Amino acid sequence: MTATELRHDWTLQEARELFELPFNDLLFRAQSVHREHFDPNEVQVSTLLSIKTGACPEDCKYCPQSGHYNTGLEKEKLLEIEKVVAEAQAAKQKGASRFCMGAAWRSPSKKDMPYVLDMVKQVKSLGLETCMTLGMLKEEQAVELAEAGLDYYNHNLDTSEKYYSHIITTRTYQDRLDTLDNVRKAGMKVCCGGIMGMGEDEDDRVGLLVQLANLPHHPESVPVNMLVKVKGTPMENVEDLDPFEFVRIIAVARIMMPASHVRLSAGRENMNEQMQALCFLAGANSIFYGEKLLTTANPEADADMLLFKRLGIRPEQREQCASEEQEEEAIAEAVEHEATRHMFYDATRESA
Ligand code: SAM
Ligand code: DTB
Ligand code: SF4
Repeated sequence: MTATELRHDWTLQEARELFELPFNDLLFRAQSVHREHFDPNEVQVSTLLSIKTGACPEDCKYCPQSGHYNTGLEKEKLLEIEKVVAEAQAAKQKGASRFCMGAAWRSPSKKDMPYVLDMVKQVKSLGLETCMTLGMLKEEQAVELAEAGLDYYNHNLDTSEKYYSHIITTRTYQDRLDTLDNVRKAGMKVCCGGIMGMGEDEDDRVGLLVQLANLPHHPESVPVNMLVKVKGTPMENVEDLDPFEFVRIIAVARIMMPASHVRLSAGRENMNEQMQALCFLAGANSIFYGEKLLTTANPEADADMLLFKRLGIRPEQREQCASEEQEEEAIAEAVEHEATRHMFYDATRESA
């Protein structure tokens, strides 16, 4: 089978036409493209850790960590390296192949860089892929991170250029594009996507996907977040997105960036298993795995492994990661744990 070629010249009209396809036609097309590039039954598994929480100077209207809003979040200083390494070890044990470290910074300071570089080295030495999201990076900072062995840098465009100023005023779309350029030039893989359900319209969703697909290289990883509405942020009462619209976004992202991992990212707590299964069918092939995202809840790891088992999905293997045997063990343990938890839960309910 010849794989669909990667294009960087998508027009808004072409992307709109994909969105407007009948749902079944869109999903069939997305799944067909998906199968040209990936094993359809494998999903990459990343675990997130907030290494510096809250009091961020930026004013992103969706974010519980912005210092501009009162979300009751307890702020924390940069975590000690030992703590980060212990969390990474635990994530690996549970079957994650990539460890993503996030900081509530506008950009990393000179003083913090040495700690961050050491974190990269130590987490990488555990045999995990490394990813960081620390805000804007200058060219030299990107080079330093790449030299320390950082595999991926996450930096989201979040929405269309047109809608961006409704969401963030403390930095520009161009600032974000400049950081992405610095990351690419330093030789790291790019993780870049956005958030859906922030009151944007379909043209903004199309606009974001066109922007991503027309970058000189497609981001290797495209996180599609569904807004987690946090009390105290300006977005706490924004209207819910139609779940089918969200599945369509995944499908269009898959078609426009056929060789990228599309991550079903934040917001899974508010999706049922059927919706998640539809997202996998539409071409999502990565998730955040573990009970916590950065500051908000994510499904229980055991429940995710059980869902994988029910759908016949395997966590994607990475070269430097756990052996197949270790991963199978982690899944078996998780499934066993989940099954037992349900048994106890049911017993208690019956006797109550
Ligand atoms: N401060 C850095 C930055 O913004 O680049 C890194 C951390 S920031 C929390 C990483 C990403 O998390 C944001 O770009 C945004 O896409 C996502 N995010 C933050 N709050 C969210 C929410 N409430 N719902 C969904 N995604 C969210
Ligand atoms: C991304 O696109 N989503 C992740 C990760 N990159 C860093 C973050 C989601 C954060 C959700 C809100 C929270 O937990 O604070
Ligand atoms: Fe700060 Fe990142 Fe949150 Fe924006 S998304 S407020 S930059 S932590």
